[in-house]
Amino acid sequence: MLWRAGRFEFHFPRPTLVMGVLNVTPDSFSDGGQFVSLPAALAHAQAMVAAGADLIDVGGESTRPGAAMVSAEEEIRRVVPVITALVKRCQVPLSIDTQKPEVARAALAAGASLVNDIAANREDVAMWECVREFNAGYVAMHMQGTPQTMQAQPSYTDVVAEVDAFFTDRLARLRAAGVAPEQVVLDPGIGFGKTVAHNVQLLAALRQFRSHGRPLLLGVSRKSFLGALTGVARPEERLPGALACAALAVRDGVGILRVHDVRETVQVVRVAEAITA
Ligand code: 8Y4
Repeated sequence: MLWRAGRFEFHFPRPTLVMGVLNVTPDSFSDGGQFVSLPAALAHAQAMVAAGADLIDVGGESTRPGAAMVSAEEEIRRVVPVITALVKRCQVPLSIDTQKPEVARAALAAGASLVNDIAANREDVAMWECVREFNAGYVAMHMQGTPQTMQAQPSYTDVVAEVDAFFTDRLARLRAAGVAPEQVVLDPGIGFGKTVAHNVQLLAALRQFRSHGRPLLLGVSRKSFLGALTGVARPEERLPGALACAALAVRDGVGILRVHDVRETVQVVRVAEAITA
């Protein structure tokens, strides 16, 4: 199975890819005020690559439940300088985490290789045209609702069947929009319009999603369902639960793990791969 993301090509099966999260929001890498410190963001990205990250996901908008929206202009101001600097300094593909086609376009023009679209639930042809024009990779993530509303009342008849149908539908729509399946990665969107029980059902059903013939991406790092399952309130203390998910995801054939804690995840992944038949 081939995945193309701009000038990069990955052939699966292959060792699990680890995608490091780089949040370039003022609350993550503040310059002391309301702006992002470029040197601090670059240092963190380079530390993640040194720790074994295979990709870096750059995001300029907080997608936590209920987070405030930022304008496309502000998002571009945050992410483009980071991408421009990172393309020169590191070899790994850069992902732009955005819901906005204008931001995706600016990031791809600056050298990003794929778009991580948490709003793949919306029928945004402008986003898909941009992915097609740049021959970029594309992460199609499932979400019920929007980040502002998604945790209000998540509701499914059968969450696994609905996410599976979403993947089928998105692959068809993307193809119709000129985006080849070879560009696409599928993601069940853990925590995006899901209760703890929904998240657990999806994690237990990961193997089933391989039937689409596309790599799967999974993001569980620090998420609140881990807190609910363990009683750990602080997100930064939820790493052990995330590592349990990482080991199981490797066994289930997940291709890409989106994580904050790259060094620890890479260790778990290497061990889980050695054991996985
Ligand atoms: C503490 C820290 C609590 C972080 C919650 C969070 C995914 C994603 C996110 C994912 C893909 C997050 C941008 C949510 N999660 N993209 N993005 N898949 N493709 N929350 O699972 O980290 S942000």
